[in-house]
Amino acid sequence: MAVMFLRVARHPTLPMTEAHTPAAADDSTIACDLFCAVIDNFGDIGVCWRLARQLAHEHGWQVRLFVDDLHAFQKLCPALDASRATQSVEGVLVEHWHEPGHAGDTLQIADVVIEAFACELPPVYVAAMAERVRKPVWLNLEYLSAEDWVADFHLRPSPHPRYALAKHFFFPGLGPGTGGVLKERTLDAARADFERSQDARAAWWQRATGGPPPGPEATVISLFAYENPAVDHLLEQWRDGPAPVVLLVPEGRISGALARFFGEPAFRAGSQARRGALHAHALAFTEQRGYDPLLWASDLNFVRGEDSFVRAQWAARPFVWHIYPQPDDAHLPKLDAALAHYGRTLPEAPRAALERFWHAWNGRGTPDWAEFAQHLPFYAARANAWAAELGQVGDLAGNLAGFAKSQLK
Ligand code: TRH
Repeated sequence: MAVMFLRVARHPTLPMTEAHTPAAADDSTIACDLFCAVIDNFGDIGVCWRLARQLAHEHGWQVRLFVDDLHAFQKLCPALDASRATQSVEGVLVEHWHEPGHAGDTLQIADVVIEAFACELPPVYVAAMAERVRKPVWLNLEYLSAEDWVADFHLRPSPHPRYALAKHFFFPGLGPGTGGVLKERTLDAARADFERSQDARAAWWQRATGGPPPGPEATVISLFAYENPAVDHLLEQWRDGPAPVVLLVPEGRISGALARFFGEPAFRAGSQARRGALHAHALAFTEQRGYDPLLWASDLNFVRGEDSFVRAQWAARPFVWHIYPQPDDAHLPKLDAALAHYGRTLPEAPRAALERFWHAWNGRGTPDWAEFAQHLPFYAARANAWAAELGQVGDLAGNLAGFAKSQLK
């Protein structure tokens, strides 16, 4: 097949809605291609979609997002039409990356090229990158890890074995010297508005559960997790506990366990069930921006993977992490590294209880709700302080944009 090489630095004008016209769209607008292969679940596309929007809306970049699984994407972004090869959504040009060699109908090379999570760029695209007079900035956006080694490897270059190109590793992280994690400029203000407004919270509860918010005596818990045998212990402890627990469960991989516990065929969005002190609601899986208010409406959040783990930290509420399991327990040092950051300033007893609880939730031991719950006020205070600490590392999109610009000079 003949390939047309356009050695242009910019994408053609991307159609953008007025609301999403880039802040700094002018001659210096940077074109960025972001490639995302969905391995499973929603984290790969969740991170890429968030980053793409931030680069477009907050930095004025012209962003093209190549995604191989539009159905997974559509769950987070219902405005997307999964049958279309190319479309503009919220000022981002979305390309269905329908086969590994596909690089758009016309080959154009951007100023900044991001391969997410070591996905492989189309060979024809890499060859064309090498042809460009002004070489693009090529970044491999890695998975988030809180481990210390990340800071040593962040922004290290790796020369291409055949072409005169270098790729830089961009490592998200929780500590200084890393790329940080994604945080939109408007996030704190949106949370503050939600927390301040009784009406906003009441409207949210009505939409999510069909009823009013529970009283202050209830502990509200959101539960987003993979299948997890420890959930049965927790459901029993919540049911038999002395204080009311309101459980909010977005429909997903843990829903089957809830259905079994309540003796129902399914626990689908709109269902609710009560046993003892436990009142559980199944919620619809929302558009990505709709997930944050669930975290803000809860006293404690169970989160998983990468993106919801980050959102829970910005929600500044206590949280429990179900880390993405890897072969040979390779995920456990990552879990402990996150605990070391998050638990750093906690007194010994709450710190040890936090560690035991997180470990039990990740397959090591049995969760003890009473022990964990007695320390919730410590965790709530720490969650606030930690969000401020994490903010010092800077937002990933801003850090990435800053680095890319420094390379383009
Ligand atoms: O879906 P995940 O388990 O994704 C995982 C991890 O990213 C993991 O690191 C990766 O290796 C693996 O995928 C392939 O969890 P995560 O990262 O929290 O992504 C979930 C996304 O779903 C997040 O962007 C929030 C979003 N979400 C909604 O948009 N609506 C919802 O109702 C809920 C519950 C989540």
